[in-house]
Amino acid sequence: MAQKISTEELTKHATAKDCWILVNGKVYDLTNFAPEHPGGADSTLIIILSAPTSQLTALAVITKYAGKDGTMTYNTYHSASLIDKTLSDAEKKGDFDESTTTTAWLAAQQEAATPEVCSDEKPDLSAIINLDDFEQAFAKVGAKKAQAYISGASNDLLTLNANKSFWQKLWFRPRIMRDVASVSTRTRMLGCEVFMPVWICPMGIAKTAGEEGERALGAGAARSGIVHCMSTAASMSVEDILSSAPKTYPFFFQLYVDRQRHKTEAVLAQINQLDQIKALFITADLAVVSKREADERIRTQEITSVYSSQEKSRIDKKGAGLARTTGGFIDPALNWDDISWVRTHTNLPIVIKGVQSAADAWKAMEMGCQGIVISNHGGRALDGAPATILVLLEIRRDCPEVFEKMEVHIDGGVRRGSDVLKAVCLGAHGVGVGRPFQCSVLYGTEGVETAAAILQDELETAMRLCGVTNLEAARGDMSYLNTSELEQYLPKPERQPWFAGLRARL
Ligand code: 173
Repeated sequence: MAQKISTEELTKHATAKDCWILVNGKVYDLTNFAPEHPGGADSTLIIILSAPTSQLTALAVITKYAGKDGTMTYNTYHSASLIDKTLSDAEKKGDFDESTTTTAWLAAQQEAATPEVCSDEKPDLSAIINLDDFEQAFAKVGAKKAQAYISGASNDLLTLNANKSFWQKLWFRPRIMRDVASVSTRTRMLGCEVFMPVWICPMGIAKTAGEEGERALGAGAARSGIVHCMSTAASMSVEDILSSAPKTYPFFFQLYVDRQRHKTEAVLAQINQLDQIKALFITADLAVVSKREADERIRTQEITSVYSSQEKSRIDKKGAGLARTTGGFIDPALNWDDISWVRTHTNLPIVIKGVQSAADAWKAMEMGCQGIVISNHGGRALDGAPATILVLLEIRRDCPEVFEKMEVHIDGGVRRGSDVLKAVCLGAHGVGVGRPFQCSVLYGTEGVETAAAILQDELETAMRLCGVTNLEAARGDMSYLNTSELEQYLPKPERQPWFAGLRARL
């Protein structure tokens, strides 16, 4: 990169068909990335840069920054080294010539890059006392686009809301006078020793919530004795995330199976080399990316303000939300027979994430999986899918055998330590918490640690008040629960012929 590029030169390449962008002091030609977009060569709205790991790691709205400084947005989504690793030498046009900038040019760049936020009054971390407070803090100061992506869910948010409210239909039956001076929340999840049975759900692009991104989740998890399940769609490389925690600290890895199966095989080969990764969570509830309207509306506004009517006409009519435009690589053909293919590429415990019925819990057990996550993707997959706690109760009622054969985990709407206790008493080995941790990244590693400490404290308090001294001993002990309200919502087993068929084969 010997050549110096002036603002005048950069500004000449300001269209989708000839698109130079300034990133971290260097000028790059991103024109050729348009064809990589799942929408095809004509769709110049988004690029997806595939990291050397073949993992989907990054996304940028490039046309907006054609001929401009895209540094701020690039750094929100990508690790610093990714662009140099990904582009060819011919696409690295040269160092930017700072001496050619003018006040007007700098002001224009600033305006293009500044994210729209609601307020800049970030609440002090000490004012945050529960997990909802993290989401509210993020709603206050987070970039609108990031909020729409993180807090958003499918269609009418039926499942998002049910996930949360159904925890409140499950009640305790507390015991008293049991000497709860000392209680233990320690247990094992998928072979990992943890302070409490909580893992951080895999969520895409954590840098949208805060600069430290997934490194805050990794470091915060390690300091709190819980596990971070990293996402295929992370905004940092796997190695970057692992290095945020001590060398032997465990992580889980979430996998989306790619339509191009060789890419998934390459990811698995990479994961196999990394001793810190202890389990593979295969996401199975998002065969196609759902309709996320908050996300789509933000994108629509952006499109309206930035693109010409000719460009607009080429944009995907099915909605251009962040997940939809990046999720085209997910293979909708994934099916149960693929478990044996995954098995030939990994020795890790295989956990199927996204089980929403007793029938599929049973199926996963039959296929020899080591675990399941009862999940509906935090209400971000099928709207109208049942609240996850209801599915846990259904599995407990209809096929309790699965708890003996594999680990049963659950996520969706968990906001309190008492929810963790409820899940464990129903038989869960671990509980995933998503959005509150993602929002806690607003405060970096300290925020993630604070979120975990709040959960730990609430869990211990709930145990003491319920007469539970040892969480592991209470696993599956339904004597601590009153399930009668929740049971009213269970589907009647006799109306389900599939289940009689499955059981008959026992
Ligand atoms: O829920 C999501 O947003 C998600 O899982 C996803 C899917 C594809 C790309 C990015 C995120």
